[in-house]
Amino acid sequence: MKTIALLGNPNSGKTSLFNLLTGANQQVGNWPGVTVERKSGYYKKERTICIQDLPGLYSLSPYSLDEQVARDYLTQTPPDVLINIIDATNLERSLYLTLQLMDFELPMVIALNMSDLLVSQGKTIDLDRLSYSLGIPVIATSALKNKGVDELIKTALTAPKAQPLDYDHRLESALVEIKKVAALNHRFDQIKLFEGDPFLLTKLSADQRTEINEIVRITEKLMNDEREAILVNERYDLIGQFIKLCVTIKNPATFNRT
Ligand code: BGO
Repeated sequence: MKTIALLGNPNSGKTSLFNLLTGANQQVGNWPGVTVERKSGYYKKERTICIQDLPGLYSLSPYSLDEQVARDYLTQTPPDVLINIIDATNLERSLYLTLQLMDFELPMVIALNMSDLLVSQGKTIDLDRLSYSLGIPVIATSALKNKGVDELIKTALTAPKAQPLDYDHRLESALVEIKKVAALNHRFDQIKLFEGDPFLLTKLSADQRTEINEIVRITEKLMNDEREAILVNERYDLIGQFIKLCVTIKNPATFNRT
């Protein structure tokens, strides 16, 4: 039995894709300990594949129940593979979540959903370039028109583990130091500690917290910015480069760029 988890921003087409994959065969319950709805089902063409729906998210901070549910699931009971559903018409916002998901280092494939809407926006997204930039397979899909869905599942079953992207060397050095202090192997946790994630900080001793605060203080001074802003800017810098490389707009005077 393989488990494929579906993750993406709200309105990316996650529910539409989940319904297409599972048909009438769905189980609905709650995530452990919370009243957040949990939906799963078997892939209707291959019942040895379980499809796990996750709440729609914009980021992976621990500030909402949905985000906490997704984090707990990805760290405590990780799926075999993640399908990261991206809204092709809203690439910048979708890639912000993608970069965070990559830090879990799980096998991942991207469903570039809503791709049927690109023509009317005069946009083309170069799939090979996007895939190359992220190191993740990218499949164009339309959950509305049932396009690309079989190829998406086929690709998911052999997807490679996502490799986190490198940020500025000063931030990378800080993450190496945090890894030593906190003895946490997951890059996602190291980044969250750098950001000052209250949930993870409570798991450390007072000495560890002091050392990490010192690493962060020095990095903030070196990079002349605050901890959370450092990460946000690093992510948006990379996303800007990817969009420049992958998105073409036919007539920029007529169409708005996202
Ligand atoms: C409405 N292409 C297009 N064009 N639309 C899509 C696609 C796609 O590939 N995939 C999904 N949609 P959800 P989350 C709607 O409901 O699956 C549409 O939040 C409407 N509803 O049909 O719900 C999908 O689970 C009235 O649109 O997303 C849905 O991730 C008018 O995107 C919306 C117009 O999909 C969100 C659209 C009463």
